[in-house]
Amino acid sequence: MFQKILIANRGEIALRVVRACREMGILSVAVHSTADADAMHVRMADESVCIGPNPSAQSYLSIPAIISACEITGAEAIHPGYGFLSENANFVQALEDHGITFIGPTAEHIRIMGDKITAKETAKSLGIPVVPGSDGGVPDFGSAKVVAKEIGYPVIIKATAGGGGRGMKVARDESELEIAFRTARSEAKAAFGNDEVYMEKYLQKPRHIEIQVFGDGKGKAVHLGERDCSLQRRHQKVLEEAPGPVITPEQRAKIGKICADAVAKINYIGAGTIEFLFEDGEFFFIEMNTRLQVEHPVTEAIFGVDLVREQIRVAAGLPMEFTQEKLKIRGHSIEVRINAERLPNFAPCPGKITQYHAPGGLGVRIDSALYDGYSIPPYYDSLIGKLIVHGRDRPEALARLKRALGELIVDGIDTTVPLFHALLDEPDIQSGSYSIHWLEKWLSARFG
Ligand code: MV4
Repeated sequence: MFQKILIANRGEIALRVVRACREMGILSVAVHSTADADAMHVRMADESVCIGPNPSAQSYLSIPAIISACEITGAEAIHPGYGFLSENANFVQALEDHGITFIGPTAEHIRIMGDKITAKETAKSLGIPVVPGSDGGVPDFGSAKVVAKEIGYPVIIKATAGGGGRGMKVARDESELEIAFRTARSEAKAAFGNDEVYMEKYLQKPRHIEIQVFGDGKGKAVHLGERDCSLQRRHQKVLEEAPGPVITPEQRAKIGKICADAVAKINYIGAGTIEFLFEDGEFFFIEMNTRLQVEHPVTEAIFGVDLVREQIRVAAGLPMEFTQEKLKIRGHSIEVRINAERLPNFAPCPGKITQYHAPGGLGVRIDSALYDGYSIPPYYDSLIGKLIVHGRDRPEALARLKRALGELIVDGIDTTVPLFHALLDEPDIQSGSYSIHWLEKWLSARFG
């Protein structure tokens, strides 16, 4: 096992990894920008290294600075958290060249899944159901017309290098196709420097269901059920839950096995998420994320596992602690993302926390790097904490969430907490009847 791990991240996820390391008797090294000298992840780690100035490009995204920090401190492995360098194949390659272990998948797996067409082809070849669409890229408008006729309208045009919803365009019929196609192309070129696009049947009211998978890198893999992450605003998740309110045990077992078998077959190592659109009882693959996700705690809650501990174990060459037979779901878990944002526009709202009080009690978990008197810097993501609840069933989890939100105090800045109080009063949220469009519709009805 490693003696020392460097955490190439900040905020709550850096703290999450520090905690796993400490429980495993592993020393942790925090890295930080100038702005983060007083951050909680720096205080809680065993050692820390300042790796550069405030902009992420010169600190948390600086591969040379992070490798230097590893060499100075003697850390043998790097946990990347999520975001930043977590899905950067060149970073993983560079670590390999320096003899540092990356706690995550191989550069090759990251590369395959980073290109959306290759990801989809790979998924399809591994027996994962995909959305009907073009075979690979669509080179010109003429081909787009032919493909659209084949798959039937409405269609969606997506950037190969995309993800996170950027550069997507919908055409409801042939009259809308030309503009949609050309706009998708030029937006893809502008955003990613790559104008390749592909086409799919547009699903009108799906849910976003993602399957958590985990591999040992040696041909064994398991699934840990699904998370429903349909409540999103501008492709940012707001609330996630597990299990999915509308997924049956049979549907879970079937898609879960398909996903576990697929990642086993490619010798995938560590945590991964296979994202699906779910409509009329059917799953359609859209993307795979080759990292630990923000919302992993809801899966940890219902399965009673520590995903970060498992990531570290398999990276060190140890076997997985879980087997599919032993992974049983207990109860229901919901996570809400507490962002330093001002409603109704969700404008970032950095600043000084004048008072902070975290809720507690049965079934409540807070993952946050906040403390009394902390100043949230304006340079990074606005996520400042996650409140995760676990109950024996969904109604109990909802009641617990309401109760815990009532105990939470974050003063001095605006946060998304009032949004969650309002959402929990909505019958559709209480019953779990929401699609990927529910939140945007609700927000525009409420705030215009
Ligand atoms: C789609 C879709 C409908 N049909 N693909 C958005 C981000 C990217 N991950 C995939 N996305 C979508 N792909 C087909 N064929 C609708 C979306 C979509 C969406 C997906 C998940 C969560 C929220 C969303 C909001 C708008 C559109």
